[in-house]
Amino acid sequence: MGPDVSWWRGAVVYQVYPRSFADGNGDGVGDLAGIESRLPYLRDLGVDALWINPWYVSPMADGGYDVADYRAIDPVFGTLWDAERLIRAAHRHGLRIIADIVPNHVSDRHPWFRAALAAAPGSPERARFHFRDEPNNWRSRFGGPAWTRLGDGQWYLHLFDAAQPDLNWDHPEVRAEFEAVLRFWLDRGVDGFRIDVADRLVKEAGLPDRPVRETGAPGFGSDGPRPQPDKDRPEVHGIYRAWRRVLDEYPDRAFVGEMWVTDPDRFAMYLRPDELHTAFNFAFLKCAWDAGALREVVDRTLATHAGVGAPPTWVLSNHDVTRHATRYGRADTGFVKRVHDVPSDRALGVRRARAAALLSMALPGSAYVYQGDELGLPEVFDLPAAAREDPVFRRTGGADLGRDGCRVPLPWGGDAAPFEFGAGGSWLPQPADWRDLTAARQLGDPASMLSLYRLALRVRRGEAALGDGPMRWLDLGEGVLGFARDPGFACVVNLSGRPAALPEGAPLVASAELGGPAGRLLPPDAAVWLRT
Ligand code: TEU
Repeated sequence: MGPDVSWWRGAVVYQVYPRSFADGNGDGVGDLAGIESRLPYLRDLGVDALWINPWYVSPMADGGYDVADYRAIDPVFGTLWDAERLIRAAHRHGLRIIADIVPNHVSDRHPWFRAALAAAPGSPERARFHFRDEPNNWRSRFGGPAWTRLGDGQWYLHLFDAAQPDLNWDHPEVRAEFEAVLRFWLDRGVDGFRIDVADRLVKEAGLPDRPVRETGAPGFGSDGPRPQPDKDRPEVHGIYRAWRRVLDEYPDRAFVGEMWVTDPDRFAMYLRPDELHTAFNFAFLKCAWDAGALREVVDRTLATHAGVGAPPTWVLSNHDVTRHATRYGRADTGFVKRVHDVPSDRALGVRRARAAALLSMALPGSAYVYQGDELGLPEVFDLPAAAREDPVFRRTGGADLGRDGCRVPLPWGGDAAPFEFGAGGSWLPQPADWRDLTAARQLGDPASMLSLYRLALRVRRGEAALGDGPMRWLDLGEGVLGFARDPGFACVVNLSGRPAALPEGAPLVASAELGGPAGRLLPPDAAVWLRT
């Protein structure tokens, strides 16, 4: 990338789930000191930026997505001083910091909601939320009703947990407050924001009942027919135009939006030049391991983004979905919603995850790595019920095990749990066989997932100079995805089930050993980068 290209157009962003990344003070929960101590690991991994899930003061009813104070760090993670130091230290290592902003709801311990509870029905304190005398038929994204009743008879709306009351975005104080919060963190040097549930802030006027939908929502437990609240209201765009004006007062900052909006044209509206810079590509995350389906998603992604001049992103996993090393080892490799009673072939899943890593990093735009994907971590299903913290588990009565299985603390080294996660155990138990997956062990093995990520990221930044830009498909036969990028680069992914002959070019990185007498055969479920 030339120096004139904005960093966010081609960045590889590493997602840090702070509770589970590294524990600096030995209390069993990850923290900012832990992140700081592992910055050299992230620099050597070769990523460009960190997106850190919410670090604010929170009762942790939803892992920090229930914020009680947007201007302070939760004591379990550290202090504001620590955050400022972490931002500076990251910058010294050449790593940018993307904070997570949670505007749809606050914690029920947030001063505004406490004031609303203390005030009477119809009071100005309640006007910042959605209070009603009667609930409508909306269901929570986490299972169960989206309304909770108070002692005085009024109900309040929460699209997620009851501990996460939804804000009323028609209220000018709500709008002003979040613009001030953006400035608070921009002034402290963050390079951007990931926007939580970006498509749901504005509700349909009057909060009318919604038609009953038969299908469960992707990602969360299905508890029968579920009237889903409306999302993606056109009025939401005014919020992001205002936010963009705030961000543009600071040089080189960027937004990444979290919208589960499937219609490509509606999705693209968030990425217009005066709104968000980027957004997570969940169509790619959900796509099955299938050449035709992937090609279609890539084409649709490129067309969608080209229309508004925004760079695509390539996302395989995050803290809300089943880890892709597990998904790709199943008979059905697409992601519709979390399931836990489906077998997965570990070797096959890892093989495909290696190939998918090369694919996601070679496509034009920005790529995301969820912590632990670079170690090939699987989803953990056998957590004891008592250890589970995700409200989804409780609110669905266990029908959906929830998201704890992709949030198990990272194994850094050693032979026994907590695998150097910290000095004091880990808030979720780690599988004993993660001794073979620790970062320390993988560093010493050139065939490991970690070694593959490190090599690929070095080549991506260095000689291949990947990132944003054009690509063109190569016709390499059925089941084989191939594309070329200038100057002189090709990526080939074999999803055909039999070895595929490589086009001209010297291999730069391969996800599996190449076969054939001259090493020109790419085995199934493998990918290679070529210098052409
Ligand atoms: O998740 C938003 C969310 O609900 C999506 O994951 C989506 O609705 C679903 O998976 C698929 O339709 C965000 C955070 O990422 C998550 O961790 C929080 O629990 C949630 O918001 C509430 O803040």
